[in-house]
Amino acid sequence: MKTKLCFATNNAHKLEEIQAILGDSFELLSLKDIHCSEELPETGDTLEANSLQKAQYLYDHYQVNCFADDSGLEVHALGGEPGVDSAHYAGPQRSHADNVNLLLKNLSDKNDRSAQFRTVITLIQNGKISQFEGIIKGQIITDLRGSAGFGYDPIFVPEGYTATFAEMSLTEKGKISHRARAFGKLVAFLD
Ligand code: ITT
Repeated sequence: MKTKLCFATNNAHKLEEIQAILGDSFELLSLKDIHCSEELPETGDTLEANSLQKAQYLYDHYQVNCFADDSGLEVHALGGEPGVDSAHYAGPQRSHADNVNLLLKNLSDKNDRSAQFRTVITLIQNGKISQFEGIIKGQIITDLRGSAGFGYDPIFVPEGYTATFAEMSLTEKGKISHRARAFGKLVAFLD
């Protein structure tokens, strides 16, 4: 029998991608599949707390084994900001362009432009909690380059590369990204 696991996302693309990696022994359920239409709580101060909060909510309210992810960009010279606030760094409008502009402004007088994208996944299986982390280190450049991807991709150049994430194909970014690394660990654990 297939092991059922709910992924705390409404993003069909993310779901499909993970289902393909996990293969036939797992059946991934979306929030829609378990009839969860409310916004999941995300009020923690860290990526760890937020992904745990989302997974715990599903486990408690829907009695399903599940996992949830949370990601952010951590900039060294800004003490790890925007971090958990990455999506709404410049305000509640959650505009990627506003966020990028504010980050460039806040970094304009700094020499150290090192940063990392980080993803934390929390898995809850029969009450047992496990967390998986994925990191990609890099540099924040001064001007935007490229049009692929989303968020801070046009200003992030991963270590060992000259292209920004927004200048890479989805496949290329998907091989090295924070998200891919965290999901790789989750999949290895489930296998
Ligand atoms: P969901 O929670 O609905 O999945 P989200 O936008 O909050 O959407 P994440 O938790 O994955 O998605 O990421 C939070 C923010 O961190 C995101 O809005 C971006 O600003 C930034 N971010 C995360 N991963 C990124 C990536 O691969 N490239 C660029 N920015 C990223």
